[in-house]
Amino acid sequence: MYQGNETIVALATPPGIGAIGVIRLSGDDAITIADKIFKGKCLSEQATHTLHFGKIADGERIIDEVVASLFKAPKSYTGEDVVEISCHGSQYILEQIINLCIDKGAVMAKAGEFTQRAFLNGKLDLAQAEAVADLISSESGAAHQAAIHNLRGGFSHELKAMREELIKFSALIELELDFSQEDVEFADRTQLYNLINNLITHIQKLISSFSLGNVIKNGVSVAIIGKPNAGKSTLLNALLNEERAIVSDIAGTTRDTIEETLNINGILFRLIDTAGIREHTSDIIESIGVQRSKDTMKKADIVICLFDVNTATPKELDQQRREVQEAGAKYLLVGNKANQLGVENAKAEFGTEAFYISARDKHNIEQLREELYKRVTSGNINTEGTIVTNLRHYNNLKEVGRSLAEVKAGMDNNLPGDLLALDIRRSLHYLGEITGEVTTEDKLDYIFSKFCIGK
Ligand SMILES: Nc1nc2c(ncn2[C@@H]2O[C@H](COP(=O)(O)OP(=O)(O)OP(=O)(O)O)[C@@H](O)[C@H]2O)c(=O)[nH]1
Ligand SMILES: [Mg+2]
Repeated sequence: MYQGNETIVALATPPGIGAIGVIRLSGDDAITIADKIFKGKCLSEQATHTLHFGKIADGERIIDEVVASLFKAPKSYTGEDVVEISCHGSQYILEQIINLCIDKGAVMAKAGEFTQRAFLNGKLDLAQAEAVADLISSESGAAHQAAIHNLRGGFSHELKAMREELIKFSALIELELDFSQEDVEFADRTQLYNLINNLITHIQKLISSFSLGNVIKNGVSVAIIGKPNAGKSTLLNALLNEERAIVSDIAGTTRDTIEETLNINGILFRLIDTAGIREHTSDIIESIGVQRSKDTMKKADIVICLFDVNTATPKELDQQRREVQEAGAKYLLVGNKANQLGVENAKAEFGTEAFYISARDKHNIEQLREELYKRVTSGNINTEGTIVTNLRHYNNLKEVGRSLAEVKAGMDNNLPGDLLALDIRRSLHYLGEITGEVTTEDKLDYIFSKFCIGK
């Protein structure tokens, strides 16, 4: 078991005022330290997984009435003795109790240290520990679903199964090396070849799930770009279903970018309304806004090119499309105010690639939402399977894929076992790094430092 030697303490709930605040202690002395400040039953004598009402006191001075929850090693989140003190959620009380714990011998926990200990004690593997952080920060249904799948070990099981099969073969091949004089083959080459092929397909599937995983975890930025008065702010409001941005018939109404989030079927979209782009404006503030719009366009995942079907020309539209393409963003052409000209007339003039709406009359807005969703998910998200959402995992999977491709190429060229073994070992290493079976202390510290304090 991991020897944490020090007992750590931290606030587990968000700082600030709340009905309840929870302070967590973990380590060999967690219960003894709690007993020193807890007036009630002696916690050391109580059974694990029990709750106890009592008071926290600094000598004679009562600080709060609390409930202490007791989790004895190894049946706790960290695998160590854990005491959670639920007190009233006052900043003052929370600070006092934490300070008291430190006085009695605890040390302040580092970011992610509880989860790091859980990992070191074998409660979770590394991919699961990272899923804890993702779960806490999940803001949409899809992000939550992916994180809970990984936390429950879905991804880890897949990787473990792959690793075990590879280990079996690498052991056989290495055994052959011991008998190199005798020219024997313990590892059936056809079987190995099939295995490598299957693994490559599997890894490739995981790798390609990352573009969706990234969308799920970080959301999608959608910039609404177009000439003044095209109806960009009206469209933002229609998509959000609230009067968020000011709308007027004065060209140049929106001067700064406005950002709001919209959840479509569990995916988070960050909609950005921008200042209408016109090239020659003498207004300094407007021209700063225009520059900002262009920058926003470059950073967006999807650009909605909005045009007024009654005033735009196909030539203008082509130019707008070219600009967005040069910026490297996906674009969606949307013709607005189609109610005036009529959708069929608009199609005849601007083509069928564009999507025709009326932002003001909320015509075709639901369809536009669906279209946005389809653009990033290519239809349905299958939340049952594993979706890779973590950049570190993604990078490692690419390395695994590369090493396996080397094994395959080596077999195609009849390379000797020792060379195959090298590439197999390399792919095992990268697989093992994801779940933390092989990893260095520095790397662990880095990964856990990105967690919040108290987790
Ligand atoms: N007829 C009609 N008018 C619309 C429609 N959508 C927006 N408008 C009107 O067009 C005008 C401009 O709308 P805005 O949303 O302010 O346009 P914008 O693109 O944000 O303009 P700037 O912020 O100045 O760049 C307003 O008077 C809207 O009421 C529509 O679908 N049909
Ligand atoms: Mg506007």
